[in-house]
Amino acid sequence: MDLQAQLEELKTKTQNQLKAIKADNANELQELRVKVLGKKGSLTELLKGLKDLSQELRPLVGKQVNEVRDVLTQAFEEQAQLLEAAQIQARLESETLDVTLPGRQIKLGNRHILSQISEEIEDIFLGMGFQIVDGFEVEQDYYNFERMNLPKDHPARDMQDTFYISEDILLRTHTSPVQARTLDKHDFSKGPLKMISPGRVFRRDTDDATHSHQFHQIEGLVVGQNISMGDLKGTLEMISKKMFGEDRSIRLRPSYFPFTEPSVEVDVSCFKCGGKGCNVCKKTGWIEILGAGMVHPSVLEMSGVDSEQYSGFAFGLGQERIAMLRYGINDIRGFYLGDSRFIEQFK
Ligand code: FA5
Repeated sequence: MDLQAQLEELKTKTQNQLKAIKADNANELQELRVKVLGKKGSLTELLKGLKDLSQELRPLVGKQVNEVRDVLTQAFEEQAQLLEAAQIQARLESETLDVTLPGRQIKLGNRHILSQISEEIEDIFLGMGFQIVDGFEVEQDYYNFERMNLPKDHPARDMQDTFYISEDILLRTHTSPVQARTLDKHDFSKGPLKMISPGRVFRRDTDDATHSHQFHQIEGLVVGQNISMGDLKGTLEMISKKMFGEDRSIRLRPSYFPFTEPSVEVDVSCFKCGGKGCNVCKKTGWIEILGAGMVHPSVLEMSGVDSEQYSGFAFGLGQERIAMLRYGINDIRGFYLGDSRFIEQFK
């Protein structure tokens, strides 16, 4: 067979092969393209025969080679488009869209229960004209202890051992240092000081169901003229009713804090049994929620506040304790694990 006939045959054969390729076997198209039009393909092979042709025939056959290449290139192009269209059509026919299926719900997060409690308490106090003050979690020994009437070597420091950054810098053991910092700045000619300060505190406590080495407190401080224990009791009664219900009552028990005198521990009547005694209140009818007292004159004097003229009360409540009592949570560690099954219960 002469070269021209071979070219003709290659063209027809390739066109037929192309038509036979099925949409689900598109790789075949690429393989055939390489076999026919590739560098080492059949057309290149035939080209080699050009050199044996006569001078007259060579340009004619050369032209024919180019025509065959053009025709086949276009045929490959067209077939590729046909296959692609067929593939899309097949997918459209096989995939069905069920518009009656329920939509995918976007999971919404919620605020952590401790944040909710502190915001709730902040709202109550904001409504009574208190300011909200931020303190430092990394605090000076001076403010955490000395300004709270706990000089170095005071035995009560033992109850609040902590993590020391250096001899004088520590992770605060309570929110009370904010008392001293705020007292230092307050201008009493403009009125009494009324503030609360929520925040994280740290202690060298062993973790168990009711103790954590880090937890949250809310400090409260009111200093002005003629502030009495009655004001403290009224404020605490109000907060306990708002947090635990209108029928709650409170009782004050004598206690000791170096920065308050007198000092009290405050109990709320048990919300579960109403005071009769149950497992929540350990059969006493009362649940302890905070420590409080009248600000010690030395704490006022260290801030340059005249303790003859001014008096005040302070309290410090444990936020986890409030949440545990309110929702019957029996292990404090649940607050810090970040387990969404725990957090999502408090939407
Ligand atoms: C204090 O920290 C005082 N600063 C409170 C205070 C402020 C008294 C102002 C007077 C005037 P106390 O150590 O009792 O007191 O802690 C207060 C509350 O923090 C406790 O009632 C308890 O609810 C909580 N608490 C104490 N230790 C832990 C702990 N390891 N884990 C979780 N909560 C704790």
